This record gives sequence, structure tokens and C-alpha cells, in this order.
Amino acid sequence: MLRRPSVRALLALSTTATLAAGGALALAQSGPQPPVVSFTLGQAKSLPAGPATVPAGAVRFSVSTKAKGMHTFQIVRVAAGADVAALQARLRKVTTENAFEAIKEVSAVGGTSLTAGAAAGGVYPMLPGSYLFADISNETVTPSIPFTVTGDPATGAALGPPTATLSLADYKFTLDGKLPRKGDLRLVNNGKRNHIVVTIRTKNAASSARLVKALKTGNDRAAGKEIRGEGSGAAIIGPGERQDVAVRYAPGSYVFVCFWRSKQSNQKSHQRLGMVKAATVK
Ligand SMILES: [Cu+2]
Repeated sequence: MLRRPSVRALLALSTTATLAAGGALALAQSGPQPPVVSFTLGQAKSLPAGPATVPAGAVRFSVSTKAKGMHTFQIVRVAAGADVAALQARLRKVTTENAFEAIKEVSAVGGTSLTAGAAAGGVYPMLPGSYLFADISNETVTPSIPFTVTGDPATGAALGPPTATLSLADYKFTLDGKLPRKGDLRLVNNGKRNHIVVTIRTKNAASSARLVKALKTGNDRAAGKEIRGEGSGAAIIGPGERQDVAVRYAPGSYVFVCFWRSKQSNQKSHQRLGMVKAATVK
């Protein structure tokens, strides 16, 4: 559902654009390590696999796939008392932002993209309750499996100190701290809307400035000229959610962009409303 035409078209415009989030992600955290849970994404329309229960508190999701191409996992919270199996069936048919937001009993927690060969993921402050672990890579179906978070609700808010924080608002990005070459990047949604974060590498700061302008004005052709090398993506981050994405950046210039577009933004893509930001890694 994330791979809307505008995203695909934009990335396809650059022959050098390869999505390599999985390969770029690495675990890097000092101090006490959160427990790790491992999930896998399958081929095409097959179901993901993973544990039925996950402990409450800060948990590192380590996600891998053997499938070709870029895949994106999405953690979805299910409202208390809702019929999980029914929602799983309903989510399976979701292929658009509006269809996702129409299901009131589910909300996006977070997720990220990955490619075969390297585990990707991040640390999530998990609260007890019912969840779905979904594969949102496919454009015609959204397969998912249920899991339950059990344990002390009080531990759910604990995340360690961030290396850097990228805050998401309606409709703007704010970056606090320096992007690490290797570490955890905290993503926090302070807005009232769902957002995504696609990270695009550019040639230099001037190219980033041109890309920012092109994305804000919806000029995909101009934007395509500035995309360089690998990009990566964070899945849907719901209002109030936070996650620490394990990242590894080569020194250089980058642009963060949100392509989310739904009725809540009057069908305007968020990048047109200002959700584009250039950043550098030294
Ligand atoms: Cu957005």
C-alpha cells in the first residue's frame, strides 16, 4: 500500500536508484540491549512469519526476507476488543492509504523497508495488546499475521536516548541532532496524521536543494534527475508513535520526504504540503 505510483515513478526515474534499506541498516546501540524478536517476509503474497507473542517494553524487531526486491513490514495495532481475524481479512484487501485509514479499529505503529540479505528493523516501545505484522510490499494484497504483546504496560514507553531525532508533524520534518553514520535514528510522529519517511540520497547539497524544490512542487521529472544511489523507507508511522530505526548512512547529502496522501490531507501528497527536508551526513 505504500508503493503508490508517485513513489514508484519517482524512484524509477533514476536508473541508479536502488532501494537498499535492508543492506544499509545495522544494529548499533550501546548499553542494555532490548530483547530481539525475529520476523520474516515471504515471497509475493505469502504470509509473513514470526512469534505469536512479543514482550512489552522496548523491543527490537529484526526483520529479514529472502524475497527479491524491496519489501516493507508494517506493525499495526488492533483496538482492544476488536475481532483480530476479521481485521486481518479486511487489511488483506487494503492497497491504498484511504482504505487503510477507513479501518478504524487498526492504527499504524511503524515499520521499515528491507532487502534480501540483511536484517532490518528498529526498536519499538510496545504496549500490551493485539497487533498485526503486515507485509505492505505487494500492490494488490496486504498479508499479515497476528501477534500479542504481553507484560507490564508500564514498560511500554521506554526507549533509550536517541542518536538523532526526526520529528514528523502535519506537514513538516524537524531534525534534532546529527544524522549518524551508524546508529539508531528516532522517528517521532507528533502530528495527527499518518506519515511515512522515504530517504533519498543526492549528489550534493545543491542537488538536495533542487530535489526539495522539485518534490514540493510535484515535478517528478526534475526530482528524478537528483536521485542518487540508495534510498530507504520507513513504513506508516501513526500519530503519537515513535520508533528507533537502525540506520547506516554513507557520508553525503540526503532528502527526507513523505508521500502519504489521503482524504485527511484532501488527497494532497504530503510532500506538496511541505514534508520534504534536506539533511547531510558528515
Ligand atoms: Cu506525511
